[in-house]
Amino acid sequence: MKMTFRWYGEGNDKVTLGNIKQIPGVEGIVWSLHDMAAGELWSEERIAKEKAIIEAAGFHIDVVESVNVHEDIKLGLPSREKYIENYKETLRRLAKVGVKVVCYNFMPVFDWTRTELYKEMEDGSNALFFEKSKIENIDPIELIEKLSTNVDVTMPGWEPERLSRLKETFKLYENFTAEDLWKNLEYFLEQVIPVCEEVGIKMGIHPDDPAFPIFGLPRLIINKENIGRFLNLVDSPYNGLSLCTGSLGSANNDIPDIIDAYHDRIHFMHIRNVKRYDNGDFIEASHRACDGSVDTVKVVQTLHKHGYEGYVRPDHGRHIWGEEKWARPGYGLYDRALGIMYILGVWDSVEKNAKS
Ligand code: DNO
Repeated sequence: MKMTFRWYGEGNDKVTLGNIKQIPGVEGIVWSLHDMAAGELWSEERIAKEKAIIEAAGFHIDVVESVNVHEDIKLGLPSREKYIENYKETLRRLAKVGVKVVCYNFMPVFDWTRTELYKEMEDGSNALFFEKSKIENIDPIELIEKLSTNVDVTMPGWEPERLSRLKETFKLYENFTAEDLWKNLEYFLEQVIPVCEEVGIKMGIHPDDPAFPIFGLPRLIINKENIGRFLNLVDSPYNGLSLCTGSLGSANNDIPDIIDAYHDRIHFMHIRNVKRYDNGDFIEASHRACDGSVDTVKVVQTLHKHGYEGYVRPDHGRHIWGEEKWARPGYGLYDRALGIMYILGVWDSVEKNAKS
């Protein structure tokens, strides 16, 4: 297991590389060019600059999260061709500087969705919260407008150019089925995976978050069966997973069982915990297994059992010790650092037991 930490780049993240350096075990920075719109070709200069900054701080740049997929590719519009060409060329450029894994998602319209970014907890911390009945009764445009006014950063998947076209985008998805989306995903993979095989980049799709349909939009990467179907669309080790325990944990998925089934196609793990309630609501919890619905101990034990050598990062944390005043929602410093210590603690103890 190779431990990494997601960082949004200089001037775009209050967490510094110096802060990250002090967290035990972190070897690499999970990075992206966050100002690039989906579908744009990444410039070699910008890539080189980011690499230099990260490597100068003593980290590797093996994992990029994300190279976003343009909506026209998901919708299967004729204009997808140029965006797929840009995608392939971006992958070639990333491979040239040593990138090994690219994380992406294939969720229509939105990336991850929550109804509250700073839900107060009894202990004074706060966290991302999803209230199912609210989602069922609110217009998505209104929800995103409400949430965006609380934060002064651009959240992944909520880029201004995407948000400004939300109404039109929703129109394009009218009468669009899950089977349409599967077809378009297959088309994308058939184009992109041969390039990955040639240049040595492993693609890791991120599960849909939450792992069930919202706003009448189809969702594909939501359970074991669908993940199996996805992996068979193009049966290559380069067509793999960024397995996120929090996203899959928002529904009743047996994540250790999913790891048992597909461990050889997992290139990147996002480990976090969510607490699910009977009414379908869920909240981000600490990484500790007993604090949420995901058995994070068993997740790490299962990875160890399969000799997992891929990348891992702690995912969303709660906002603690007042960091909600400055941190990106879900991406503070402290709780993610505590998460790392928990994950490494479980890993080290399993490792030690295995050796004794
Ligand atoms: C949430 C993240 C996602 C992820 C994308 C991958 O915090 O894990 O936004 O980066 O879905 O493209």
